[in-house]
Amino acid sequence: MHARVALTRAISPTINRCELTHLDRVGIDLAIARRQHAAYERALEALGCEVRQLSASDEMPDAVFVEDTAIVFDELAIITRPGAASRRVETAGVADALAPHRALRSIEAPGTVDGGDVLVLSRRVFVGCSGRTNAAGVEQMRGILAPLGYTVETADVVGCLHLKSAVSAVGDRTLLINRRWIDASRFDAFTLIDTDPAEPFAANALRVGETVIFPSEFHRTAERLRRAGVGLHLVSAGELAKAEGGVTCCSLIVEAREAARRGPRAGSGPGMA
Ligand code: CIR
Repeated sequence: MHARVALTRAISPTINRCELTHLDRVGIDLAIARRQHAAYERALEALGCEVRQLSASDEMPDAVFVEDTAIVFDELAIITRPGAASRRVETAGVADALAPHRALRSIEAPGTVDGGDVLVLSRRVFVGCSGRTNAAGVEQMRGILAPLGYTVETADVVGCLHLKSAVSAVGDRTLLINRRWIDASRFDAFTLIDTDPAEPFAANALRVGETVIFPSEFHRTAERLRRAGVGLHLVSAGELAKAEGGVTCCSLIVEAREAARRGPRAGSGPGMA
């Protein structure tokens, strides 16, 4: 039996109409993107996940970035209300897929939250105040999570799309960070590994168990991680990077109920990212 399910979503045929905030639009080759996405799913399987892929229609160009639509905790899952209106159509299918695994709560208007803005580090939940996640969304997160013993802390995100574009977990107490996009003092309880200055987009890494799925394009930062003893599973992620997507964005990890009941897990926390 698999210890975890990884929920993924197919790349929509309309991915070239995706939302873009910090990048200029360049053509995304659908065939290359699908090949890379398939390799990413194989990496998840190699790390012990049962991959369940949802379909995506023409009306949801950004659906492959399934992370933004939900945050999965041991106790429940929060269905988000994405900051980009074009993406709100994505949440219903994800809620259906998560319902057998977790009790569901939802972010309601006027709140907005993108899952990419939520970094869960054991019982500390950092939420990025970005162009996608607003104060009402943060308050709703706090209302749902505080009774469960989580603290919700905010962090300003400047210069990039989401909190996890700037910082992500690569160990129980170790974070990968681009300090130009986030105030590192917020994370002074953790060991910080800096991205290579030539690779500003390299701070997004996906921890699955004791291994980190990481884009092969960022070889300088990969070397820094290796030197720090982080075990890497490299994947090519360049095509979806043109849509401002990274490796955390393309999955939602759901720990098996038995593992969740055993308490704090060895991974990077709910959502594993
Ligand atoms: C968007 O702008 O919503 C998509 N083009 C990219 C979303 C990437 N998701 C993430 O970082 N969690």
